[in-house]
Amino acid sequence: MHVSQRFMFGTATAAYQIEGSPTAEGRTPSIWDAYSHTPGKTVNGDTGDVACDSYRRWEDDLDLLSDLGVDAYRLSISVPRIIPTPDGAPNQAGLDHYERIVNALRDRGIRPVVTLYHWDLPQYMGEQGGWLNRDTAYRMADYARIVARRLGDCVDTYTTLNEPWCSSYLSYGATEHAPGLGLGDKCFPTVHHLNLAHGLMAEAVRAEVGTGSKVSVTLNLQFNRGDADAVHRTDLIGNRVWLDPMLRGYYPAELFDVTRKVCDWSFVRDGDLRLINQPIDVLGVNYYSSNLVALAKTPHDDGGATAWPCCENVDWLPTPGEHTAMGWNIDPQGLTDLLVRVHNDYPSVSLVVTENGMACDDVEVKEPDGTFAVHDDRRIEYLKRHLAAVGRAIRAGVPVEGYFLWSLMDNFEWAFGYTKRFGIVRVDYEDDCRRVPKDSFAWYRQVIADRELPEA
Ligand code: GCO
Repeated sequence: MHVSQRFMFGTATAAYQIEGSPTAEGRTPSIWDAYSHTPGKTVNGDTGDVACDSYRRWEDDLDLLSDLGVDAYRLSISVPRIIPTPDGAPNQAGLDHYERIVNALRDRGIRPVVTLYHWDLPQYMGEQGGWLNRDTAYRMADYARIVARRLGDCVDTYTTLNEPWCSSYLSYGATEHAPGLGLGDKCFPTVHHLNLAHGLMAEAVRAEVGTGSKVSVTLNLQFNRGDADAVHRTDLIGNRVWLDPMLRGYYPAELFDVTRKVCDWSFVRDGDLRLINQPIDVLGVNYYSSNLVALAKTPHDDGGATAWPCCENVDWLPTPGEHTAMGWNIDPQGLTDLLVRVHNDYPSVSLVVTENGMACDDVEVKEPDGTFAVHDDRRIEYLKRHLAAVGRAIRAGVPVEGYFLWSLMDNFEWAFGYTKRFGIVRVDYEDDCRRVPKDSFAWYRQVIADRELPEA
């Protein structure tokens, strides 16, 4: 299916996953530095200290993007590079760095799509309660204002938050992500504070750039199949808890009902929902996989750490079919169905796929001519089927404005460290972060050049 010039083909990365240089030019630690440096938290004790060394090699990365021919690049700004100290004062060297990148992208004809918060909360905020502390939302709005004031409308899209589901449930409910507090059903304040941060950040950016840039948020919406009641509950806790306040200005009444025993929501103050319900231009959707859920035969006790509080009546079943190196099942139709559903229920906003991609056990081979190559046919097949799924959604009438492949290059995959490779460029961590475009890179380049979503 042919797509117009308006459709954005891109790739995505995030600061902590690629940059390294944790103390350069005034940066101070984030909660992810603290977490990854705590023994036992990440596979092999991996940290983002070096990552892909992109803080220093950003021009090489931009060369790769030019070679790929993307319309847009989704990058995130490292919060502790911009406001490294508890007084929240802007760090000019950090701002200069991102200004250089944004300008260089524009010089190359690539639209900068900037995520303001991709999980690297300054550690000093973490020590003051992080997302349990309402004040964090206001501080993040101040930070957003500082960035938007400097970068202005040179940025195509400002995304307030990436995947608040992970920043709350996975980080405070469970133990898998920083700070890993494992509070289970006591993590709901973080949900609200993230919603509030989104609203305040969106408002702050809008005040700086007006209509010069788009404002958005990225959600990892859960696509669940299985028993209707189980699907309904996980949709409430995983999806509507963000979508309804952000796009409709209220929390679903049912949410108060099902969380009644563990949370009184007294942290929601008058006026908060009006602030959260800022007009946004586009909603980012990250999609990799789907879940299979069933009604639990006997409700389980959710007293302890969990990323799914108040889902004691839900069981997650093993998913059928093929899986990626993350153990995630491959379900392209889930992407079509998810986009259609979101558009039907929240028609006021257009959509963009801000992440989609596959972790594979790639192997690098040395070709007879001495060059290196990675033949990642399985990734190509995955991408082809998911781009086709985007095409089906567009045909069904969903306004999908773009597709960002995760990721431009292999990088620090959070708690999995460097063991999972999502890139279409290989990074050889053993050899000075040497970059090797994989077969999927050449394949995606052709898709972009033809502006043709594959049929599959
Ligand atoms: C995400 C993250 C990425 C991950 C990717 C693969 O938003 O979940 O943006 O940082 O690396 O999703 O797990």
